[in-house]
Amino acid sequence: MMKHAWDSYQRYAWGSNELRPVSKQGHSSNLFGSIKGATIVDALDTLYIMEMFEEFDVATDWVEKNLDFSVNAEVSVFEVNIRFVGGLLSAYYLSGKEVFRRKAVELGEKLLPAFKTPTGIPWALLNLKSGVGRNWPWASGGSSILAEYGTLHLEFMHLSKLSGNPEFAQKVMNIRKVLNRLDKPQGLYPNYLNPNSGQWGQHHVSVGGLGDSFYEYLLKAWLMSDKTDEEGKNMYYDALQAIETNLMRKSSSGLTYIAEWKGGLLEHKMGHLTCFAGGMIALGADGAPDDKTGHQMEEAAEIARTCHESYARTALKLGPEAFRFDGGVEAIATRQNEKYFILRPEVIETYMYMWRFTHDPKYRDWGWEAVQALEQHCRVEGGYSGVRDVYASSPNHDDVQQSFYLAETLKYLYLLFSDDDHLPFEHWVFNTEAHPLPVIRKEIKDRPNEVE
Ligand code: DMJ
Repeated sequence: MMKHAWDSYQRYAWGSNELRPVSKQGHSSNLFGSIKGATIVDALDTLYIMEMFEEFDVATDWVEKNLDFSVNAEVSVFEVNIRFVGGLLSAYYLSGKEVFRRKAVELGEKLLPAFKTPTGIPWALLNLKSGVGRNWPWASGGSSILAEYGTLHLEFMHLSKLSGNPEFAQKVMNIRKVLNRLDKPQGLYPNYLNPNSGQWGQHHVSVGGLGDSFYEYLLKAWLMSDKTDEEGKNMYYDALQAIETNLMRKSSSGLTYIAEWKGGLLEHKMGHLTCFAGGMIALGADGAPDDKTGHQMEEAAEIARTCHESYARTALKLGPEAFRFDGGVEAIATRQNEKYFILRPEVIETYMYMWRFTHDPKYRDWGWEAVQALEQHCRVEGGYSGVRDVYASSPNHDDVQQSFYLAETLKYLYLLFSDDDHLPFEHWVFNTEAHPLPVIRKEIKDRPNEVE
């Protein structure tokens, strides 16, 4: 599958951000301004992990000669960080090639002006040449977004380590300081925060879009710090407790789901994006306070089951963008604009974590069901495409091969069917785009009785 996705991209869209697999041409999303090659950078580590070294060398050569960040264009700080900085960091740690370290630090430095706000909460959008930032016009009165400013931590800690410049780490640690000063409604973190006033915007809370990877990065910051980052740990388990109490619900037939919260009212909808939470909760269960390990593992398994149901209840056996638990339905999309599937990874990601922690064969079975559906409905001659309606009897392709399909979906599938010692969790933490980053070990002086 990776070979088909990569070869098609190389043949029809080389150098563009993404491939249009039906019309067989390049496609560039404005999330990356005029930076090019998103698929190449996002796919580097997957190629390496799958031992596709010839392809990896071709990609490395492209990065050396063509990857250019001196563009006069506005980019999404979050997207560029998770895909480009994250992709380059992983490629560096896996291959040891200096070019990736250099490019990651160069790009990180270009992102620093985004933090020039009265609070230090970064802008969502940044012009890489002028250093002028702003927020999405639709985001609650000029607010920054939790899942965007809260998903820089892992990459920025590594940038400080690799460059010797403490500024990256200081910027992301300050974000926590701002958050910790604020009152949290019912212990929850609203999705919107104004970077000028330091006050929350609308009280919308979500573990899916706009919120998701903020929670993921609290847990992973602790794990990636060799469990020294107690602040990250406490913030994660407190947030999860508030999510359990206020957002997690069970449907009448017994499916556990995570709803969205709007000013105290629940919207009984769960996004495909929210399905990553099964994997996250399983990953954190071992460190859970108050003997909650077993409870959190059960919760993670229930979320995996619900997300599997959202796939099983469609015609194409691929999950919708969002599914609902109201008006007499369970785990089914009811709105036309929520029925699409864009090759997202979250459900497979959760299967991979659940497999590693339980070795229950059902997770591999479910992963295999997804492989078959992808092959049957998303594979086209020119690559892999998303589909517009998973309830339709035959696929209507959207003509986009998302870069995260190569970075995440295919990597998590590969790991689901690999041995556990392939990228073991004791040594690697995956960023939100599935780019593995090594655990930063405690100083030897803190562990006098251990040998590195
Ligand atoms: C990816 O870019 C990342 O997984 C992000 O956290 C959420 N959206 C896409 C995949 O769905």
